[in-house]
Order: sequence, then C-alpha cells, then structure tokens
Amino acid sequence: MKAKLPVMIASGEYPDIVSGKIDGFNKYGQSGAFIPLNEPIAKWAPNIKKNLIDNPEAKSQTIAFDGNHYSVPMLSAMRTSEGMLVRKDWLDRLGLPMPETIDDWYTMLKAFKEKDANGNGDSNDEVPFSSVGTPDTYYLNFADA
Ligand SMILES: [Ca+2]
Repeated sequence: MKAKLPVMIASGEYPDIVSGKIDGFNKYGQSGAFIPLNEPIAKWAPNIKKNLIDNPEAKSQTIAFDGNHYSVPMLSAMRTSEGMLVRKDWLDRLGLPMPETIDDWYTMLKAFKEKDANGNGDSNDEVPFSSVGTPDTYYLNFADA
C-alpha cells in the first residue's frame, strides 16, 4: 500500500476508508487528502476516543504534526481482527495449557517443535509456528510483550 497510496491520492479517486500505515495518512492528511478524525471519533466512537485520543501513549504514536488524527491505529488492546491460532489437539496431546504469557508461548512452541505433538510417532515433523501475511503481521503479536 505504501507505493500505491501516493498514486491513489494523485488520482483523486479513492474509497471512503483506506488501510495502510499511519505515516502515510499523517503525511497526506496534513496536505488535505484525508479529513481529520478527531471530531468524528470524539462524537461517535467513545471506545476509540478512550483508547486513542485520551491515551497519551497511543496519541503520541499516532497524532500528526498538525495535531490531528487521520487514522485509527491497530492498538494491541484493540487488535481484534487478527490473532494467533493454536492447535488445541496438540496442546491436549502434550498436556499443555492454553498459553497466556510469553513464557507459556515459548514452552508451547518448544514442545511443539521437540515432541510428537501430532501423535504420528515422529518427533521431527511438526512445524511449531507458521503464518500468512507480512512479517509485521505475525511478529507484532509478540512485539508488545
Ligand atoms: Ca510428529
């Protein structure tokens, strides 16, 4: 999207909502391509307001130099459109609990790698972690910790 955003902006034709990186929205928002979202968020999105505008840390990471928000970031507490999936049958087979902490994740992934999690008698054929999408997508799930 990074390379496509300037082209899309230059064309003058773009959808009502665009997905991408905050820096691009702040850059093109300040030049008038996007409307500031401060007022709509304050008026119609109390939960986003609470977690974005009223949260100094989130606000500092997302606000443009002109003081406006041109995007709604994917904050860790609000990251509901993605998540990690775990093979519960593998957890059950190895007697492990559903991971809650980073240490739990480490223990689980190490056990998946070293033990016969799929129960086929071969302890070397499991892939303990895989993903689809960009590296940002899956590493961010662990980055906050
Ligand atoms: Ca196996």
